[in-house]
Amino acid sequence: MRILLISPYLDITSLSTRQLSSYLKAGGHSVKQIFLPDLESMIENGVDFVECYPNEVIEQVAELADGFHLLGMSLMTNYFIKMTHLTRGIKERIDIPVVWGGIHPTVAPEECLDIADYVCVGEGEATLQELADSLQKGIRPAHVKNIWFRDEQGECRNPVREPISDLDTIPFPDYDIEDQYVLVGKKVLPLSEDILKEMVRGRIHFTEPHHLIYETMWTRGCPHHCAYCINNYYRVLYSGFNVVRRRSVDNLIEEIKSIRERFPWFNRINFMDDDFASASNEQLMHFRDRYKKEINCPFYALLSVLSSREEKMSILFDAGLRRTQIGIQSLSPSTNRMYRRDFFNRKKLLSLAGTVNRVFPPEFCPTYDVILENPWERLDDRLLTLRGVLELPRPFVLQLYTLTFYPGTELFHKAIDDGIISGTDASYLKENHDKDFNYLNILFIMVNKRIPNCIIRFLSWKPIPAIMESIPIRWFLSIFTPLYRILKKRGVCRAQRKRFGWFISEYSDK
Ligand code: B12
Ligand code: SF4
Repeated sequence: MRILLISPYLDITSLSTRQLSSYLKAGGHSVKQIFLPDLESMIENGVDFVECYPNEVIEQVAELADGFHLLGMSLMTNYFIKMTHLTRGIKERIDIPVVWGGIHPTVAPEECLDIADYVCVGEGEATLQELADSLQKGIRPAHVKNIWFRDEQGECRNPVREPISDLDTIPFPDYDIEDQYVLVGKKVLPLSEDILKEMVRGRIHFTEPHHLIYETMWTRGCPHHCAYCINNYYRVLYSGFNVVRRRSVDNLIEEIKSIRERFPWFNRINFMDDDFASASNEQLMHFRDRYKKEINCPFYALLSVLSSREEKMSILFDAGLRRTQIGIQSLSPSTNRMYRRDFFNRKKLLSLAGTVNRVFPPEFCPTYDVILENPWERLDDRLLTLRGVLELPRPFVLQLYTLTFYPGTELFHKAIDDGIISGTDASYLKENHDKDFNYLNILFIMVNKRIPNCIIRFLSWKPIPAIMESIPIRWFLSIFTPLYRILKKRGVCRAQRKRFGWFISEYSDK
């Protein structure tokens, strides 16, 4: 069967569609992929999911899709509107069954079923393979676990299948660029090595122009289930199954070696695992020995406070860990209870930060994530987080998020029950870095601007924020939120234009 997979993400390493593609190819299907990073929207809006694709793009995608037997699309919640518009646009032009998969169809299958013919809830490898096999044979896919669909016989919601336990059975992500297309500006072009190189240059975590980043994962799943995170939903969806799975070191190293044989210029690796250090010391040492010997390039990994003990950090530094991100989120005990992160507190953060300081050289600059704008938090909760952050040894960068209620999570349901949001549409277009202009947020931003701690400490002396966060002043400052966002957006857009403007004109003129 001829299958076309579409990924709308800015990041064209798009692990989901690349893994699905190689799996399907191994199963005997012919697969092509289209990556649709919306760089123009990025340059205009600072993010790539607010604008729908223009008609001329939809036209080209429909032309390419003509002749395929199945069209698979991947989407996160933020891309729902954009992918709805694209799906409808394609269906108006050609007759092709469409299957949606990815995070949003997994957490909100009902609404996806209004748009797509088939919806994949959960992992897609075996699901898509069986769906394609059934459609090829003309069999109604009523037996294909994870697949939901509607037809004249009614609505079929197949049960969820066990997540793949042996991740080594999944072939390496498909980088056969001759089978791939990419959107540059308003043109869908065959993917070339030059374009791939440009798209993976200096992006997240490794931001220098000479950084060429390959993204992959060692594990799937996380041992925790923080109330705002997808893993909170997975725990329910996959209840009774083992959700945390790890590939063998051999398999991981072979993948990176094979991609570097093909594209030797990849010189940085981003491991996108939820918690890279959840491996045992022995596993990490095995990884280090092989990685140093056979790959030997700096890498990024996200570490959880629970697993990041000194010995593990030392092994990882020795292996080549040069960028890391650690989730603080909040230092208020009551917020952490609400987030189901009771395992985390100020003492643990400071001990972790001390370890980072001891293990890594002085210039090592970890990123710490903090969640702002939790509507249930009181001033005291937020001050606890701010004061804890001020105790961290510098240098570090704070990644400031605003609390976003992603469908399916416990916090999403709590927000609905408490009347804070009315449904999934609350998170469609929300960019989770889009902060409000209020006093406490300004203090957090000041931390990143390296304003001396003593000044921020003084400004966070409770009587001052108590006044500044009072309803009239908060309301007054909120008047400036649109202006603040416009200015911030302008900066992001300028940076994106500088990064991609020349690239769009050079390639889309060819
Ligand atoms: C890597 C990652 C990123 C990377 C790369 C994204 C990319 N291009 O793929 C970066 C850092 C760029 C990123 C960005 C964002 N991310 Co992110 N990211 C992840 C992370 C850590 C792993 C995703 C991944 O690759 N998994 C591995 C693949 C193999 O698994 P998968 O994607 O689930 O795919 C499987 C199934 O879903 C299914 N499937 C997927 N697609 C399809 C398609 C078809 C047709 C079928 C049948 C099946 C199918 O099969 C796949 C294989 O089994 C997840 C957390 C997580 N644990 O999932 C968050 C996550 C996906 N991100 C999230 C978010 C919110 C974002 C942002 C929107 C945040 C923001 N800035 O506002 C941005 C989007 C920016 C952008 N423009 O792309 C949320 C999504 C929540 C939601 N409800 O949508 C997650 C779940 C984290 C969380 N908070 O819980 N992200
Ligand atoms: S530790 Fe991180 S990845 Fe794991 S459940 Fe919590 S937020 Fe999600």
